[in-house]
Amino acid sequence: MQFESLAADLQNWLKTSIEQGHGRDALVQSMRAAGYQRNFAREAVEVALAKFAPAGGAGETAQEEPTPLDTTTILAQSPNSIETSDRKVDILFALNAPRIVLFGGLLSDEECDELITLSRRKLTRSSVVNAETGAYDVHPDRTSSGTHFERGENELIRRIESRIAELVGCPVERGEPIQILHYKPGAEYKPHFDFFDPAYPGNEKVLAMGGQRIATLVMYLNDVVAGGSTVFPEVGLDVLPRRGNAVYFAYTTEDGQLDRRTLHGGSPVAEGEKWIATKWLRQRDYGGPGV
Ligand code: PD2
Ligand code: ZN
Repeated sequence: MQFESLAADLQNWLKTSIEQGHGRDALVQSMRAAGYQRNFAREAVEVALAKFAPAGGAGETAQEEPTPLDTTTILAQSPNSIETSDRKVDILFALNAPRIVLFGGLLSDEECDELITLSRRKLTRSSVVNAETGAYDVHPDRTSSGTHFERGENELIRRIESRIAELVGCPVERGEPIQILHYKPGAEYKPHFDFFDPAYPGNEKVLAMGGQRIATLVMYLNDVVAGGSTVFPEVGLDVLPRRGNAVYFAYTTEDGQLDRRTLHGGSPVAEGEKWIATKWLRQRDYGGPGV
């Protein structure tokens, strides 16, 4: 494709957007949102970047921006499942803005049970990153306990990490280690963002390890008797925990900003207990603790 063969208004828009510093992924997503086909959008962005991206800019970074799961495509084509190499995963709903997808049957019952069994004896109280100091603090907003598995730690973890990478289109290397969380009755995680606000000094260190978080996958490992839903108060959405299901949400808007509509929390468990496994995805390869 030649840049000059594109419609004049599209040429102008691409040139201006690149000069304003918008990256590959944001440009493709904007074009997709405007109704262009995915392959056309990608090719148009490539030829425009080749022409206008400054050296070391969006077109020439060592690592391409990842392409997290494209909800607009799911909505447009209405597939009701995605075939990965080893498992068919259902799509139970897809919301475009903010980008939230509920997967059915991402994990088998056996995989859920095994994750719980391997974690039960190594749980410690969960912490949160203090945005002012960078320390990991125990905080009343987060009353779960948890543990993690190093990336690729065993066959089960490798299998699940490969499946996730295939499903959401983000390389395994950009994933943080899988975290396991356990909530007893009354335990919760009050509404928060999973991305790190770059305005706070304490977040500098976590941002240096693979850049910003771009998306979260919360996998439910058991059925909770009552409560324990994942809530998105900005959009009035409550995702109920069901063993094997997983909610995915991505927090980059079409114009490359952090999407504050992804505010979310884990509501208090009213009865029973709740186990989840969480995978956070980064902009670049993640080399922080636990890898
Ligand atoms: O437990 C949850 O459903 C939940 C909700 C929101 C977990 C997290 N965030 C998290 O660990 O970040
Ligand atoms: Zn969260």
